[in-house]
Amino acid sequence: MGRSCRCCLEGAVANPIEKIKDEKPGLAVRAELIEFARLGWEAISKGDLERLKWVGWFFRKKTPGRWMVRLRVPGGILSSEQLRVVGGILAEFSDVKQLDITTRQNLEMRGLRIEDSVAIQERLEAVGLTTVQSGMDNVRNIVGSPVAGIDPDELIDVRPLVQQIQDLITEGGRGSFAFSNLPRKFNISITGDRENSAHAEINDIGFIPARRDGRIGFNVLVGGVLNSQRATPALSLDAFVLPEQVAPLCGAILRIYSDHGPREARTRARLIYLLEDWGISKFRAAVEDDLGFVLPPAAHEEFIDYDKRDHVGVWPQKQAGYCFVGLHVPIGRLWAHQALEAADLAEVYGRSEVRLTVEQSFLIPYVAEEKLEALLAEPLLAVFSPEPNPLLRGLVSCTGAQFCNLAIIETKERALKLTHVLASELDLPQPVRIHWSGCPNSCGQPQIGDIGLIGTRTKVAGQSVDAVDILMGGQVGREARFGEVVREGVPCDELPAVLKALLIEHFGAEERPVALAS
Ligand code: SRM
Ligand code: SF4
Repeated sequence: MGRSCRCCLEGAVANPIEKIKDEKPGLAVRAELIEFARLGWEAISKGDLERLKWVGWFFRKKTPGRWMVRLRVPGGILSSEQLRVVGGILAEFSDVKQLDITTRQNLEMRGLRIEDSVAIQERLEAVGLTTVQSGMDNVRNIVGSPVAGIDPDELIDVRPLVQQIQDLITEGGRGSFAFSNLPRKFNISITGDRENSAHAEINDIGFIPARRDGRIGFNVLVGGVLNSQRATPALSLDAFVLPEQVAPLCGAILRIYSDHGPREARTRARLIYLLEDWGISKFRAAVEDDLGFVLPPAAHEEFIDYDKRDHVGVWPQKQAGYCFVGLHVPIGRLWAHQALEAADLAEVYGRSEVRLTVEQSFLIPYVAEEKLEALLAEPLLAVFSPEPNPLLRGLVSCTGAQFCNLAIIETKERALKLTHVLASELDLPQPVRIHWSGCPNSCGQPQIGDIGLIGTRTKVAGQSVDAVDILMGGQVGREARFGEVVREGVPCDELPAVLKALLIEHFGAEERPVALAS
């Protein structure tokens, strides 16, 4: 690790982001926030606009001057105090006061001004929140089981491990120069449950609980990727690690990826390309060399033996007398006052904690049974329901054209509107997971939906219109697999009829009888 200038690599043609990093490390802007706040966004150079993503500040071309700020919420676990600070920041500083729960159990605040960044960062840091390394060539938010420590059937509580990885890669939240010049983004997930709740197969490193010689540890998957070039499920590293070896293994893999991962073309800079170039044996040997010990092969006893849950609804905890209540947040979007209300509910009814899910919703743990009825009667639960309509329940959507720089189509509002229409016309026997992505980058994870929609354009009567490619057959949990494209370039205007037909044909949906006017 530590080669400073990637442009000088023999034979390498540096891509524009490598050049930007060579001129000045992305993380360097952390110390310059005061200056950016003083100068204002219009004075910030193009290079620094990119670098600011290293500290979670994302310039939005659609709303110049109003930024998206991405946090890190390891394993999706937040204290009510932290959520209150986030809600408070939005209430005070944001024009839109919007907060999005992301597909990596994380939060994005919208509508903020760089001029307020110093005050905002101070408030976040005062409650132990950080935005550092949440974008660009960094390890993104660590995904973990949202029911760690409370799931009656879990094998190992991964909360300390999630924190160890977060501390390693961010140097305790201060920012790590050692781990912030990766060839590209990097995703890590770890679960100790039996249902693959953190989607190991779509991460660059996925830890799955396994048992060897009577001890619970993890089998390791590597190289999962979803993007516009390819969707490849993670491969087995054929290695088993004990809990105390999890963070060191992450460090070793990251050092190897940083030193040897391809940097010439951004599109080929993900870990999977290094794995394919070297083969698993050479890669594994390099990891062992870095670690200084030999990794045992993957344990035969691996635990992904339950169907995956979305954790919406009321579920018993392992702690007698307590349950957790999963609340569904339509399209993962909430407003400042709702974030503040959610923090209140967690304090009154739970133990001052909320947990975000990869389905863009949240749950309140430690609700005592005797308080459950009162919680279920709270007005916020009429909006964030523990019993949503089955179509709404399975809806996941990326940010889309409203704010995203790369979007081809608008997603969130369109997805919500369409789902309400379908829900009013159809009865579904079970939830159907419909995942929307506004472009092939796949942030909404369309490949793992029962139905996946990827934004594109098509021509209708000579006019270019919003459209989607439709995928089907994605599955999560014990037999996870990626969906495949079944229809290309379906105009969005035709989606109500097309989706209705798919839901009837493949998911047992029945049309509701039309009410006759009396
Ligand atoms: Fe993503 C780029 C939003 C999860 C693959 N993603 C972007 C940007 C930053 C583009 C931009 O600058 O506008 C989007 C920000 C829009 C905004 O204003 O919110 C964006 N990605 C998101 C989020 C918010 C979608 C959501 O609504 O939940 C998710 C944030 C996760 C987080 O908290 O860190 C998000 N993105 C994902 C995932 C899913 C996952 O990680 O499980 C993927 C596919 C998995 C993967 O990476 O293998 C994903 N995002 C991408 C890519 C393609 C990366 C690649 O290898 O080519 C891009 C484009 C890029 O990085 O150049 C991208
Ligand atoms: Fe933006 Fe495309 Fe990601 Fe959606 S999938 S958030 S449109 S980059």
